[in-house]
Amino acid sequence: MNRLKEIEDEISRHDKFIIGSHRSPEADAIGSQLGLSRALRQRGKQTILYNRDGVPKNLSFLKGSDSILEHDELPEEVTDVEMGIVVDCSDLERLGDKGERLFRRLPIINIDHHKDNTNFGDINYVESVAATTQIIADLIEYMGLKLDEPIATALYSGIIADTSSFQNENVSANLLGKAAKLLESGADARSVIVNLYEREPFSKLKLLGEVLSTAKFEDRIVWAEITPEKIEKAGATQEDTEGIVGKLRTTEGAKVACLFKKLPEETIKVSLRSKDGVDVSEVAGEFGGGGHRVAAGCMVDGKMEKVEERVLREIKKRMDGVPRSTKQ
Ligand SMILES: [Mn+2]
Repeated sequence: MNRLKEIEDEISRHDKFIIGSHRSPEADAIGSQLGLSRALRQRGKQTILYNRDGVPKNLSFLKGSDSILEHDELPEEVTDVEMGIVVDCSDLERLGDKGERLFRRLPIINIDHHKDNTNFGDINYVESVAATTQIIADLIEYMGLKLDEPIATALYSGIIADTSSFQNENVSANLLGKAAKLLESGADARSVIVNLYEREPFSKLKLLGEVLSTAKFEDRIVWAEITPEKIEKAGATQEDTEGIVGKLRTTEGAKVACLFKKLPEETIKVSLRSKDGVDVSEVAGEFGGGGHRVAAGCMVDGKMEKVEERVLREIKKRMDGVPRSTKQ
């Protein structure tokens, strides 16, 4: 059966839904939640939105974002909810403990684009397109619901974020067609860009400076470290560490960029980006992490030096056959 029809049928059988996504959400997660919720409300459905970590500041411009319940606001029991919809989330565990417990008691529709999705739903729509909001746009169209301005802006945010503003290799004609449709429906493209890319706190620039000044570049791999000392020196926050790995990837001749961030308790958060070849989700997978071909991550226990050594070794193993020159 057409999976969109399957989803529509399931949705029409129920009235009250909880829509969740992964912790530490970004625009594709929040955009999918908000877009889908607003669309379902056109059908008279009731929706509750949950995200363990709430909405990051730079996404608070999206209409309805203040309705998303975070960890402390979610009751343990939400008695009258009939169904869970999980968007942009590869694994139920990524909802966070409380969310996971709640969703496990419900039938679930799982809508996602991560190729390592565990198909945890009763209905699974997992398609490796650029952004989950792309799938939500298809669903809304299929159900004959209206793409109004707030929905279009929410969905467009997901596309912009997950393609790095149409810069990644996941950009296709089909995707641009969908983005065009969102703009026709009133998506506020400029405010998406301003909120996603032009609201950087100065401390974030200072931190970028600290981190880049000790970056290393050897054998087509560029990497850098974030330590609590660097964060403190820059007067920065944890949020300010976002986006640095993408900056590393812009290095000419680099095929893989990695950022090693020291967390408390001897754990290192590793963020990986690639261009022209290496599948970094495989590298992350070696350490129990995951993600996409060009962007992935994992947590590795151990001292910084050791973790770097191990991760770099896994990357190097996959360098064979990767062209030396950058695509022109
Ligand atoms: Mn996504």
